[in-house]
Amino acid sequence: MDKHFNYAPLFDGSNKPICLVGPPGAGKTLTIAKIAANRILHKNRVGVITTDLTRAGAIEQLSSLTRLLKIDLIEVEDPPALRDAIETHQNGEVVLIDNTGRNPFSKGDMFDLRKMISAADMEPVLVLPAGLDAQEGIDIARAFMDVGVRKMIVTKVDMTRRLGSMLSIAHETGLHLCDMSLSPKVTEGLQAVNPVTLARLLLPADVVSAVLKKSTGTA
Ligand SMILES: Nc1nc2c(ncn2[C@@H]2O[C@H](COP(=O)(O)OP(=O)(O)OP(=O)(O)O)[C@@H](O)[C@H]2O)c(=O)[nH]1
Ligand SMILES: [Mg+2]
Repeated sequence: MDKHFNYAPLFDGSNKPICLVGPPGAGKTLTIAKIAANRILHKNRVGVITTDLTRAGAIEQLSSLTRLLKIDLIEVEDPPALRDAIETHQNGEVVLIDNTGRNPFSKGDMFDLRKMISAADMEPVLVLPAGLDAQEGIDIARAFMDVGVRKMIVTKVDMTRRLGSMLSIAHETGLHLCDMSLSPKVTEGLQAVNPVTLARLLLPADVVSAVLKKSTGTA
């Protein structure tokens, strides 16, 4: 697990805005809500910005969550507005940016996304559901890497029995795994991905405990 996959924490101390990108329905908005809720629990101040103004119901979905968490939500429609919105959060807040779902194989979609990401210094993070076809997933991931993505959050792990594609995508692309989502509930936050959590996810529980027993010598 350690040797074949790359890992990185979502928050690496740089305090760059985190911008979630990915195909439609991947779980970006729910993931934003989970990260926001977790940061608030850790007493961080959080600001959420969304570029998703066109899809019916998108603002309502996010604003109902940000209202509940008592967080500011700023809606922006173009890169200059995004830059301005980020500049309003210069006091150490955690800034989370939700995006419209993009078709990775549409030149127009990816051109627009690149412009958004270039609006300011931010960390674009790919959100992909587990259980995609492996080759499709690799192509999708590569398309998002072309616009600057280096990290990945895997969602819908709870509703997937075959995790091979998630591993193929991580292995073939070298994307750094950050977190995974194992629940549709905002209150059940993300789980950090590291060699141990990944091994626990893949191996049957009795094998994990046998390995741990052997390595620690405890019963
Ligand atoms: N079971 C389960 N459902 C999830 C998970 N992540 C997201 N979902 C569900 O997947 C659906 C889509 O999630 P969204 O967060 O709206 O996805 P999105 O990427 O923002 O979608 P668009 O804005 O349309 O591109 C919702 O019904 C979520 O509740 C997860 O980890 N587990
Ligand atoms: Mg969304």
